[in-house]
Amino acid sequence: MFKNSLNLILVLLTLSVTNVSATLITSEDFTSGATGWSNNSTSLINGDRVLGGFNLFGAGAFAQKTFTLSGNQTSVNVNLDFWKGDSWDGESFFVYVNGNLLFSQSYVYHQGTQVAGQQHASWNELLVPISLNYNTTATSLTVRFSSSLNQNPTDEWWAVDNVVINDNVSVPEPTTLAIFALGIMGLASRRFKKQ
Ligand SMILES: [Ca+2]
Ligand SMILES: [Ca+2]
Ligand SMILES: [Ca+2]
Repeated sequence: MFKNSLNLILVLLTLSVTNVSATLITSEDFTSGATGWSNNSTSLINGDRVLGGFNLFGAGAFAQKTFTLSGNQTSVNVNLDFWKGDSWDGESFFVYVNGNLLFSQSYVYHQGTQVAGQQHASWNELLVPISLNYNTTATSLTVRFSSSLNQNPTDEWWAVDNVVINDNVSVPEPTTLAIFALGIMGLASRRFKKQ
């Protein structure tokens, strides 16, 4: 009995690598539109539908959406592809999560290559993959995109694509499982001896 218990504990300890399970909250490529976003205007960049874009998201534009979380998570990952379009001159793109500024980066017109919008020389487009981690036990998550652009969306604009959000839930610690198992086996052993 003791030997079997010891083996079981050893197995549990071996399995007890602390792990985090990730659950997908949303994955949006905007192919079928932008349901639930405060501004759901979409356009095409190279045939790929995006949220916002040329002649849509310039000075003052923002888009936000609120997602439901279980509240069991310890953190969330927010991933997106950001497009900088045309004549940016040092303005910044912002990503807020639950009111907290998690991403702020400035860009200029010549970054990237000629992909969309205006075709003037060096009015380029830049694709920037953004990956953010945010610690929260809240039951909702509001993601907000905005910029400090100060001109019309025919001069300077932005777009977002491939918004993928997952939450991270810590699984019970393996040592706790092993101790719990040991306790159960102890009880079982005592009951067995009584009979
Ligand atoms: Ca897309
Ligand atoms: Ca352009
Ligand atoms: Ca400007």
